[in-house]
Amino acid sequence: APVDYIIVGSGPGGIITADRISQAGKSVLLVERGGPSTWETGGRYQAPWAAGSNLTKFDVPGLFESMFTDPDSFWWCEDITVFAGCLIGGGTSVNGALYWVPSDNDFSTSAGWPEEWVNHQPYTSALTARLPPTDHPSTDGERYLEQVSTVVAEMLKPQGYSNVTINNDPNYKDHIMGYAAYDFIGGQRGGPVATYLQTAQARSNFKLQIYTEVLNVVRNGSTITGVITNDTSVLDGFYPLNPNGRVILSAGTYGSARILFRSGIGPTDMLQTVQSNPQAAPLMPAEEDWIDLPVGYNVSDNPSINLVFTHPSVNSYDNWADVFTDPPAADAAQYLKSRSGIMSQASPRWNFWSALGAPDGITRWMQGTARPGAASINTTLSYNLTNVFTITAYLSTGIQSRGRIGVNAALNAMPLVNPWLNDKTGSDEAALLTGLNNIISTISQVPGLELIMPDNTISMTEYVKTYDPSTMDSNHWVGSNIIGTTAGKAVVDPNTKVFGTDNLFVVDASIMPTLPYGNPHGTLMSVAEQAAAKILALAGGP
Ligand code: 6FA
Ligand code: ABL
Repeated sequence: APVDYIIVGSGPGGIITADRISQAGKSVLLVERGGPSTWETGGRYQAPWAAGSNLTKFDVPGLFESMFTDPDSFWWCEDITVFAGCLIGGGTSVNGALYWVPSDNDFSTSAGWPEEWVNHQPYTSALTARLPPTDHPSTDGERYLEQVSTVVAEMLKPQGYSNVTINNDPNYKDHIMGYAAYDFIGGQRGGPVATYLQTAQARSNFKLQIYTEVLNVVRNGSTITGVITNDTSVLDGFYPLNPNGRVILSAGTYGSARILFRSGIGPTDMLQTVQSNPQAAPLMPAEEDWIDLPVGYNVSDNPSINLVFTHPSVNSYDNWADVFTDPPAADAAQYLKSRSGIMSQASPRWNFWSALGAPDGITRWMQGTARPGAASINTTLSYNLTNVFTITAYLSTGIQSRGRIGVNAALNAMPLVNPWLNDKTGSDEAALLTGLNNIISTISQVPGLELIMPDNTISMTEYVKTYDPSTMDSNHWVGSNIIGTTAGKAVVDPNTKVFGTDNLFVVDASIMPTLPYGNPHGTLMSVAEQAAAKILALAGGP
């Protein structure tokens, strides 16, 4: 049956938008290509030690690191070459769940937002009322495996860092440090799936349809009449809209860009690539109806660099290697009994920020995230694996580098131009180097602390210059459908409507013009709250 709103993709952008629009009484169909994740959504993929409980891999925070090492990793989108979650919840069902309340600067015009978006506070407050962050997710209120926090705080203190509860003052992000905050609830993965999706599903005017991929929108000139899916149970896989109905793409930075290309919206080279694809070509609008917009350009992702250390006090938790198959029995038992202990937190433990000068005069911010263990270690030094920890340094607000994403002949989505450290003046790299050198400048003040990667055979400059770009990826892709006031410069207008269309919208990370101070999904969830309000307020809808 036709609906008022078809929303494509059940990541944080799609779920929050779908909940708010169904709350307003509109009929909403949320179409998700993947399947269940947490137990509550019907997921049943469990660690062997959790058998008999109602806890899937996606429910247990302590299983986060095993997302990257499990041979049965069905949750990643197979046709996107970087990490992207293809299941209910999208990225929020598989991510580290670090959750930072957005700052005013994250929604400023200098960060690229249109005037209409600057007053984010009502939407941010609506978000935190539904989904408050916690920096002590274990149900007993204790924090576990915090040796890393103590050591890193000791190293940063002489540099003038103060110890704060980070989300208490989101605007204050210079020389501060504090415990990791997550969107976990009751010691389990929470996020939009455990909150907004549940209220939406309680409404009779809302439906979630899983295992269904949207291929393209159906467009009569500027008017969208529905979407084409891979659902073979309906004619041509066509899902129709009501008169004045709307489609909202929330398929993620890569997924939404690909749907636009396949719908004849984007730069000519990408549309020609789609036209050369035998399956996609017949579904595309005629060339005279193509809409030329910079879909895929203006992309950013934080360049991130790992520093690996050892300290005798640190417990690397065996590098999280056995958490899925065979964790310490007492930790598993404690978690199963009361949702407390090590398994109630994802791996990150301690976070810090500082502002950095750069040759082009534009301030950059750097986030550091410290965790027990390391993803990879390349060093000539001998070390004790049980004492290893990592600081990931992310360059964030102020980045000038941009990249481009697109599709290949098989319509796999991928970076075409990497977005890291490519600004003309080299100021991103210079700022990152300053930040990295600052971090390590006080190592000697902490007895027993050693930097093992980079080791003593390579300078920090060389380390950064030779860093494998595929490991500089932060999974924080934004900007492919950038918001703005001018068609051609932007893909969506301040109401998140795609330029040149009457009723096609995008609400996901792809519309964000720049990266916020911290890991982005907190800011993105506020974006979705605000976008839903603007879409509902826009005249001409159902
Ligand atoms: N962000 C944070 O703030 N904190 C973190 O700790 C954090 N960690 C990670 C992380 O560890 C990993 C491995 C990844 C991949 C990301 C992390 N992020 C973190 C980033 C954060 O998760 C993303 O910024 C956020 O999830 C982006 O939300 P969006 O709503 O923009 O997009 P998603 O990719 O989450 O969801 C898209 C959904 O659409 C998916 O469910 C997908 O299956 C679905 N979809 C895609 N194409 C579709 C189609 N054609 N038809 C139907 N459904 C489609
Ligand atoms: C994020 O925001 C990043 O997107 C993730 O890359 C990061 O997790 C989480 N938060 C937690 O800080 C890291 C893992 O800790 C590494 O083990 C893994 O190699 C890396 O993601 C892969 O990108």
